[in-house]
Amino acid sequence: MTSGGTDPWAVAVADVNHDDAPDLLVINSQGLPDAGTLVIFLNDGSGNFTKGTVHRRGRKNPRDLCTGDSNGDGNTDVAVASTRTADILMLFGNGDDTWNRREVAIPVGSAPRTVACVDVDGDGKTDVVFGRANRDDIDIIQTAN
Ligand SMILES: [Ca+2]
Ligand SMILES: [Ca+2]
Repeated sequence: MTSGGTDPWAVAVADVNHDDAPDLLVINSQGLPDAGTLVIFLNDGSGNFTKGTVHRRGRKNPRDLCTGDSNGDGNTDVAVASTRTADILMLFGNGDDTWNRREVAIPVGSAPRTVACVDVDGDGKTDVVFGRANRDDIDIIQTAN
């Protein structure tokens, strides 16, 4: 199968549509017109994947992604770190491979390179741990209570 773009940089697995079959989320880094895409592949339950939603960010060099439930509605959300931005993109899923049109870009000061989604404070909402390029620290975006 193709990655839905060129230069796939990172892959995540989550059941985005609640059918108990793990779906694939791929970020593609390079290659017009697909640079900077996040592509969702839906699993039919037998390991056959169908290209679903494609999110485009332009040439933003996405480098990492993670999945969790950041707003606590039970649906998969995605965080994407792109080194040509100074923010982390959050996409909020509706549970059926449609996604809230309002993407949220959370400013983090400088180029984010890596993200991990984890509920650090046990409130049932996934937080985002991230690191930035050319820095020696990591930081946490905690979801609002
Ligand atoms: Ca699924
Ligand atoms: Ca959610």
